This record gives sequence, structure tokens and C-alpha cells, in this order.
Amino acid sequence: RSITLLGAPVDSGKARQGCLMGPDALRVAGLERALRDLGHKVHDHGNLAPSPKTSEHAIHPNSLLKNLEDCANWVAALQDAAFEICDDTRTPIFMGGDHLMSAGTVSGVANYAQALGQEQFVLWLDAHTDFHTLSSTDSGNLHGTPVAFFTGQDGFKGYFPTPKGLVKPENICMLGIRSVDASENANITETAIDVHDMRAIDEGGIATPLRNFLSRVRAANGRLHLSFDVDFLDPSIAPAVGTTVPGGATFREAHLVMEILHDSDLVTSMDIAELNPFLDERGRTAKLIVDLIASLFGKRVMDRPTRSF
Ligand code: DIR
Ligand code: MN
Ligand code: MN
Ligand code: MN
Repeated sequence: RSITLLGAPVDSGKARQGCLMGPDALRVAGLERALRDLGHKVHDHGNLAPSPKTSEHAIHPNSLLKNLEDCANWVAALQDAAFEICDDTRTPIFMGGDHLMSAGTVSGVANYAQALGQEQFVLWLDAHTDFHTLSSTDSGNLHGTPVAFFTGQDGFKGYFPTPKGLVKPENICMLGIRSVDASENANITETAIDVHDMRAIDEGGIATPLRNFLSRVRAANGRLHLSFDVDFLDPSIAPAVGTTVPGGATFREAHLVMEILHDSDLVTSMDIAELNPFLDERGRTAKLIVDLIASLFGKRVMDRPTRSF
């Protein structure tokens, strides 16, 4: 397989800084090497920059919104870059950056799917549903809005660029959810998004909802984007994220998801979001993420030598 890496050092989607170091932490943790060791060709395109600021920008009535203009400029740059980097023979990995990045990456890859006449699907691994609109957010952190953006919810027009590709709510599956704000919850339950919270995963396991979703992707001959928020993982194994929530996916649950995805051979693009290396010790979380990506690209349980961390 041929893999392209693109850094998206987005740090505007929330107040706490540090996600801009995410792409470099993944590089230092050996992402390229891990993928090459599995026999893949890897090309690192370096880091993207946001679209230049324009002199005019709209003021939103929700005065809580943080860095609205910077966020809009990132979405503009990322949706074009994601579209351009898409290629049927290459799998892009977008290295974030906070989760605002996915407003751009997902609309960009969905635009490409549309050009091919294929359906775009999204697997959303996150503690959060990120379904806020610019009006519903009460934290003002725009990393909480990407799913509303790329499903075409109202209220972004005039503030964010127009999404060039949209994803149908019924084409989205969320796993790992355990923190949903009231207004977000009210809105998302009105949609056909398939939300599996941690209680459902505790009771029934993570493999069944994933396999059911992958069958739908295959039946539709769809393209599949994986959006991986580091806070999907339990904070005990992945502390380097600004919005940790207890009760997340375990080491084995996360690897199992990656192994099943690898076997399916359906993933056509992915994001790593919210990695904040500043909150970590010796790159521990970045190393875990590299290992999970390696599982996605073919590393198996029986190939794992014993290592001391
Ligand atoms: C919360 C936290 N729902 C908010 N969101 C996210 O501020 O809107 N944390 N995405 O990672
Ligand atoms: Mn998120
Ligand atoms: Mn999250
Ligand atoms: Mn379901």
C-alpha cells in the first residue's frame, strides 16, 4: 500500500494549546518507520498552513466562539488539501491537530468520493459526538462542531466555508461516546447517526457494532474515513489529550478495532485528532497511537515482540 502523511497542526478549535505539536510527535514516535516496516510506501507531505486571513469576516451572535476566523481558514485549507491528496492508490493519514481539522478533512474526502460517484462513510472514534453548531456550543470550542459541519447542519453559512462534500448521517457510526452536552444530544438523536456509547460497548462488546457498520460500507461499495480522537482511549493509557474522559476504550478494544478495520480493507483515509504531546511524558501517547496505526495497516498480535516501555 502507498500512504501519504499530511500534518494539520490545527490548534484553534479550543483554548488549551499544544495540538499543533501533534504531527511532529507522531513523526518523532516513528510513524513513517512503523509503516515502512510493514512493507508500505510512505510519503510525508509535511505540514499544511491555514488559508490566509481575509480583511472581512463575519461576527457571530454567539460571543463565546473562540478563534472563529482562524478555524474557518483551517477548514478552507484542509478541505481543498484533503481533496487534492486523495488518490485511489494512496491512503492519506491526516495528522492533527485538534478535531476541528475533521470539518475540513472529511468534507474534502467526501468531495472526492462524490467525484468518483461513491458513498462516503465515517467511523468516528471519540468520547464526544462533536455535533455542536456555532449556536449550540456553550464552551465556544469549535473542535466540538465538525460532525455538524460535514453533515450539512444549519448555521455555518457565512462563517465557515461552504462544505464541498457532505456525509449522510446514516453513513456515520460513532464508537466510544461518553460525554455529550444536552443541546448536542437533543440534536444528534434527531439524526440517523449510529451512536454507540461506552455503556453499549461494555454490555455488548465493540466488535459487533463495528462489523455491522463495515458490512454496510461494503454493501454500498463506499469509501471509509476513520476519524480517531485520542480521547476515545481511556486516559490511563492515553493521557496526552486536553479533554480526557474516564471510562474509555482499553488497549485491547482499540487494537481490536484497528485489526478488524485492517481485515476489512475498507479504510480509505484517516485522521488522528487531539494529540497534545505537551500533556504527556516521553511521548507515551504518541507511541501508542503509532502502534494503533500499525495495527490498522497490518501489524498483528502474533508479530509483536516483547518490549519494555
Ligand atoms: C464539549 C467537548 N462537547 C464541547 N468537546 C470535545 O466543548 O463542545 N472534546 N470535542 O474533545
Ligand atoms: Mn473529537
Ligand atoms: Mn473528544
Ligand atoms: Mn448500531
